[in-house]
Amino acid sequence: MSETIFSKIIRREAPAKIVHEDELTMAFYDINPKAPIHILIVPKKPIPTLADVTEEDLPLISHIHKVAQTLAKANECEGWRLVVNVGEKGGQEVFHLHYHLLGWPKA
Ligand code: DGP
Repeated sequence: MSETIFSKIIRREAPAKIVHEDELTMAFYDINPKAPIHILIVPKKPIPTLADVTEEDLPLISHIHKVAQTLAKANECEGWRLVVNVGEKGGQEVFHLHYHLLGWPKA
């Protein structure tokens, strides 16, 4: 897999507004937000797309969902979506797996 901007952000070699980091993931604000809260949750493991996830990655995928739930709660989202674009035809631009957390806070 070729190097992406997200690998540079994970190594803190490129700037980002980081909102969460643990041993498996990093989360930061999307540069081009599509909702009042738009956070990208990215595994540190450089998996290109959701289609490349294997059986051994399932605990990581589960962990990402838990991080999404925690961040949605921390941002007081009344409603939220978790979106993954897969492949060029699926709208994926950055080929390092990432989940879009799109949130709408309480008014
Ligand atoms: P996707 O189309 O699913 O691959 O989404 C890629 C997202 O990544 C898109 O919403 C814009 C965001 N993005 C691209 N480059 C950067 C960057 O350098 N910093 C941040 N924070 N977000 C980026």
